[in-house]
Parts: sequence; structure tokens; C-alpha cells
Amino acid sequence: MARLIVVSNRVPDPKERGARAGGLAVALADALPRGSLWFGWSGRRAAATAATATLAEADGITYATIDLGETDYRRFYVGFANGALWPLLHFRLGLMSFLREDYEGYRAVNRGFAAALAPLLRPDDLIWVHDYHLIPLGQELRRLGVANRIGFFLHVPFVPPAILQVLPRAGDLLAALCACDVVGFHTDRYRDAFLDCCAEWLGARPDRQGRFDHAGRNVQAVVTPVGIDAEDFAQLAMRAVRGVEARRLKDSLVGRALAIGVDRLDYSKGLLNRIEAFARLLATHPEHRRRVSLLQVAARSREEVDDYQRLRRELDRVVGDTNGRFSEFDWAPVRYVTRPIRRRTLAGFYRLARLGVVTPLRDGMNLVAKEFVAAQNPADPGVLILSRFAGAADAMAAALVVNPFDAEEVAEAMDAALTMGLPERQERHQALRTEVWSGTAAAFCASFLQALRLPGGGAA
Ligand code: GDG
Repeated sequence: MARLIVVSNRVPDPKERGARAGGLAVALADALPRGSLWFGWSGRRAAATAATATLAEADGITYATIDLGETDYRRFYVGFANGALWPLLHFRLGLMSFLREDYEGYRAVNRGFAAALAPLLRPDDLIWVHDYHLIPLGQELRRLGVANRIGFFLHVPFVPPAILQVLPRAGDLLAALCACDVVGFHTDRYRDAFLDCCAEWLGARPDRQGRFDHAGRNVQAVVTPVGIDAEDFAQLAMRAVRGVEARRLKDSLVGRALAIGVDRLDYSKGLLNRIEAFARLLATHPEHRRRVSLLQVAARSREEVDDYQRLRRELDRVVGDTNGRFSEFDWAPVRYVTRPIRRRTLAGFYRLARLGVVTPLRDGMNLVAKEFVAAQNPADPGVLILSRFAGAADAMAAALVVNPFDAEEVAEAMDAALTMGLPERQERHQALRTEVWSGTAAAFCASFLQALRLPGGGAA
């Protein structure tokens, strides 16, 4: 078996496993084969970006990390990746800011990553690059003479040409991505948008398998949706619901229903719209007052980016307004937690919840939707409300699928969920469960790697 090299912006600290919020780390940690090497940023900042990686071993995986210099960190990570690409790929053009020096910094860090990774490679390694921070990495590796198979998976949505054209240098980035052999997406829609962009900028003429030639290479665009280790998470939830934290939460509810939201504190997750929809529920359906509490876990994220600080202030205000408006001396509608919670504890909280509220304005996939389903008790399951703009909605039609921009529609879905009878809850849960148990993290890795291993074959 060829060795697998995974490259992602952040490499998790193996000692912190399960402590940090973030979908990519969760999906990969669940599925990496022993013997793999995981390369990327350590999460630490230094005076200058390290030229060589520091190696560490844990559980049969080698972690190779480099520290980032302050200027590179600001231009690459804060500036271009999270100030330009993230908003663009989530359809938030008004939040996108582009500076040439940030773009140059982004390209420079990708060059530096390639230079630090190349000496660690063996000729038959399979290289799997992850996410929008590292779009040009494949091209930089090729420039250093790396001839290995290289795959790239995008964890966020891909946008149609009318949106991508707003980004200066979009054509260069697309061409750079096409130095990879396989480019993977969560859904057909993202892959089709990518192929449309390649047709428009690069003149690509893809076949029905998403294959086309560019600059003397053959590239294949595949759809391989991310999932979770569902059985493992279900077991975790079953144990955790009997633990101290879940019992404390249950006691504090004194028989009221629990609605739960779990997200990084990010404007793509629709947190403001969600709180407003919950306020709408309480205003238009007063029978739910005192009968339900929304626990919103919003783990702080990317606090160095101004838009994230603004969102946090705005969320503080909207939660305060809602609680001020509806609270009574012994009940508050919204419980709002910005400290990260341990994964195991979260699993128990999901299982206690009658309602899972997953309403991003845009989301590549959204693993919380899958975790919520996996954690439920099939005999008495909670109901999932899911945004149609999450990639997860493509295969989870048995959820209550909503448009998160329509507060009334979301409030009505909350009412429907809170009043839904057991047979309908069970029927919907069974359908969702089948989906979550088949689309696991292991299945994701296997289908992407199958495409990467087999020139001319693989997933479509
Ligand atoms: C990107 C894409 C795609 C959240 N708060 C806490 C916590 N979390 C965990 C959740 C879940 C993960 O973080 C979040 O995953 P998502 O998929 O919802 O979102 P992103 O971080 O934006 O991930 C996304 C994903 O990549 C994979 O491809 O699905 O669309 O944006 O696992 O449970 N975990 C802990 N404490 C928290 O407070 N321990």
C-alpha cells in the first residue's frame, strides 16, 4: 500500500484530540490509516516561517509541522484565505477584501509548504491536499519536480463563474488547482460549478466523468461527500448522556424541551438568523414559552479577523435582546456558550435534545447535522432542522429542510418539530440514520483515495 501524505493548513495537536472545533480535523482524524504522514501549520506563530518541518509521532501517524512567521500569517491566513477566499466561497461578496500583498503572501506560503514537504516525500506516496488555504500547493510541488499522484479536496462550497469572477487572480488559482490529478467536492453542485469555471477560464471540455486535459495533464473532478464515524459517535453519545455534564443539563431543564445548535462562531453558520427565528417562534407561538430552551454552542473562531469580532458583538446583542424580551425569573429562552465544549460532552447534549437546529447560510457539508442524527436514541429521536444551503441537505431530505433567510419558515419548522408525534419522528430519523451510517468518514476517504490511486478510474 502506498503511504498517504495528508496536507492541511492546520495539523491538529494529537494531545488535543477532540478538544477543538472544526470539521476538517474531525473528518480526517476519524479515518487516517496508520503509517500516514500529516503535514501543515503547527498553529504557532514565530518571527519567520520555518523552512523545515518538525516531526512528531503519535498513534502510528507522523505529524510534520511548521510554524508561520507573523507577516505570512497575516497575509496568507487572515488576509487572503479568510478575508478573501472564505467569504467568496460562501457567497458573501460584500465581506470579501482583496489585497495584492495578501495574495502574494498566500502564494509564498504555499511555495514554502511545498519546499518543506518535498524532501519528506517518497516516489510512490499518494499526496492528499485539503481545503482552500492550499489551492496552489499542487502546482508548487510540480514546480519542484514532484511527479506523485496529487489529490485536492475542497471542504467548502465551490461557486459558479458569476461569483468566482469577482476574485482577482481567479484564473491563476484555477490553473494552479489543475496541477492536481483529482479534485474532490462534497456535492454535484460544487463539482459542476468548478467544471463550469474551468470551461470559462481554461477552455476545459470535461467528459461525463468530470475528466479534462489542461496544460498537458489529465484532471478529474469527483464528488466524495465527507461524513463522520457514525457508530463511534453513537456509542459516545450513549455513554455521555449518563455522564455528569449531561445529567446537569437535564436537571437544569426541569422537563422542558432542549433545542441545540453547535457551530464555530462564523458568519456562514447563520447564527443571527437562527436566534431571530427562535424569537419569532416564541412571539408567534406563545405556547412554547417556558417549554423550550435553545442551547447555542458557538465556539470562538478566527478572532483575528474583524468580521468575526463584529459578528460576536452582534450575536451578544441579539441573544441579549431575545432573552430580555422573553425571559422570566426562572426561565431564559437562549443559553449561549462561546467556550468550546469537549466532543464527548457535546455528544451527550445532542442526545438529550428534542430539536437540532443546523441553519447555515452556506456550508460545504456540515458535520453537526450528521453528529446530531448519530447521537439520537432511535426509540425517541429528536428532529433535525437543516438549511437547504448546507451540502448535507442534498442527502438528508428526511430532515425539516428550510431556507435560513426566512425566519417565519424556520420558526414554523421549529413548531412542527416540537409538536411532532413519535411515529413521524422515528420514520424521519430512520431515513437519516441510514444515510449517516452509509456516508461515513471512512467511506469518504476510501472513495477519494480510490479515485486518486487509479489513473483513469475511481469515483464519479
Ligand atoms: C468545514 C466546512 C464541512 C463545534 N463546536 C465545538 C465542536 N464543534 C465541532 C462540531 C463538528 C465540527 O466542529 C464543525 O464541523 P462543520 O462541518 O459543522 O463545520 P466547519 O468547521 O466549518 O468545517 C464544513 C467540514 O469542513 C468537513 O468537510 O462539513 O462545511 O465548513 O464536528 O461538533 N467540537 C468541540 N467543541 C465545540 O465547542 N469539541
